[in-house]
Amino acid sequence: MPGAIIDAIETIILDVPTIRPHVLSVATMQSQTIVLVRLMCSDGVIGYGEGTTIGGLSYGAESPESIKLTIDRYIAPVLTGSDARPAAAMEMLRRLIVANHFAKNAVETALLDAQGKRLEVPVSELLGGRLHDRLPVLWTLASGNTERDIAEAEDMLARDRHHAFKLKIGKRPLEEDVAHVAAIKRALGDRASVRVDVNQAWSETTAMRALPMLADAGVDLVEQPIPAAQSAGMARLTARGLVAVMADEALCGPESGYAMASNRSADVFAIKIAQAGGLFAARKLAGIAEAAGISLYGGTMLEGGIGTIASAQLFAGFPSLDFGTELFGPLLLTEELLEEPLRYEGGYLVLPTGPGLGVEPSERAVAALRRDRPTRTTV
Ligand code: MUC
Ligand code: MG
Repeated sequence: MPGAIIDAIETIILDVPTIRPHVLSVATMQSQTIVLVRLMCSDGVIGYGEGTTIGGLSYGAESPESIKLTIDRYIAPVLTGSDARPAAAMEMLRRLIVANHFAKNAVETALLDAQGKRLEVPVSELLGGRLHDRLPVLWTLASGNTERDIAEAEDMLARDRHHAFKLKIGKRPLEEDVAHVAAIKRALGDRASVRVDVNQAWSETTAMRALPMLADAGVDLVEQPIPAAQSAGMARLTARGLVAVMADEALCGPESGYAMASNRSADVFAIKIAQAGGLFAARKLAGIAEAAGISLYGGTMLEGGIGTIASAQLFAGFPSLDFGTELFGPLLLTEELLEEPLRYEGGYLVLPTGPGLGVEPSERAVAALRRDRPTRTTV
C-alpha cells in the first residue's frame, strides 16, 4: 500500500523551569529540558514526539543534547524520504542504529502521532484500542524537606488532585530517609498510598536493612533500591516479601524485562516508553510482565504534554495497572506547553479523544522556551 513519505524531521530543545526544586538521589532539578521532534510528511501531516531525561547525564546514558544530536545526525538522514508508517520506519532504525532508546522513542512517538492523524484515530486505536478513558496519577514529593512535602501532599489531597505519593529517597543516610518517610506516612495515614524511589542509590546490604523499616512505616512499594545491573540482588530483595519491589532503571526493553521476569527480580515493572525504546517495545515489555504475573506501573521520564500523552495512549490499553501511573510531568513545569492543557481530575489524567496524540504543542510556548534555532533535516 503506497503511503506518505517522511519529508523532514526537526528537533528543538526547550528549557522549562520546574515549580520547585525536584530532589532525587541522582540530581536536583530546577528545570526540565525537552527535545521536541516535529516530523513533516509528504501528505501534509505533521507528527510530534518528545525526548526527556533527568538531570542531564545523571539518570541515564542519553542527555537532551545527545538525543537531539542522534536524531539530527543519524536518525533523520535514515528516515527522510522513507515510508512514514511507524512499523516500517522503526524496523529500519532498529537495524541501522543500536541503543539510543530515548531518541528512538521521540521519533516513534512522532510517527505514531502522524499515522493517527492520517487515519483519523487516536494513537491508542493504532495499538489495539483503549480499555480506559482515564488513568490514575500519583504525585512525587521531592522538595527535600519533610514539612514542605507534608504540606504539599495535604494540598493535593484537599484539592482532590492525587491520592498516592512517591517519595524520592537515597540521598541521605538511611535512618534520616526512613524518618522522613515515616513522618509523611504518619501525617497522611490511610488517606494516601506512600511509595519510595531510591534511584539505585543503595547497596544490597543497605536495602536489606531498609525493607523491614519501610514496611513498618507503611510504605506500599520500593522502586529500584539498588543498581540496575544487580538483578540477582533485586531477586533476593523481592523474595523477602516484606514490601513490593519495583524495577525501573533495570528495564531497558523487552530483553531486560524477560531476564528480570525469569528470575523474579521484581514484583512490579515500571513501564517507560523512553527507556524501553518506544511504545511498541514498551508494549512488549508489559506483555512479558503480564505473562509472568508481574504487576504494571505507568512510569514517566518527567515528560511534558506530548510524551505524557504518548505514554497514556499506550497505558490506556493495559488491562490492569495495579500501581497506577506517575504521568504528572506537565504539572511539575511552570509553563503550559500545549495548545490545550491536559485534563487532570480527581486523581486521574483524562485521555484526549482527538486523532493521533490528541494534543498539539503551543507555538507561543515553543518560541518563548527554545534554547536556540531548530535543526531541520530534509529529503
Ligand atoms: C524515576 O526514577 O522514576 C519519575 C517520577 C519522578 O519524580 O522522577 C521520575 C523518574
Ligand atoms: Mg524511578
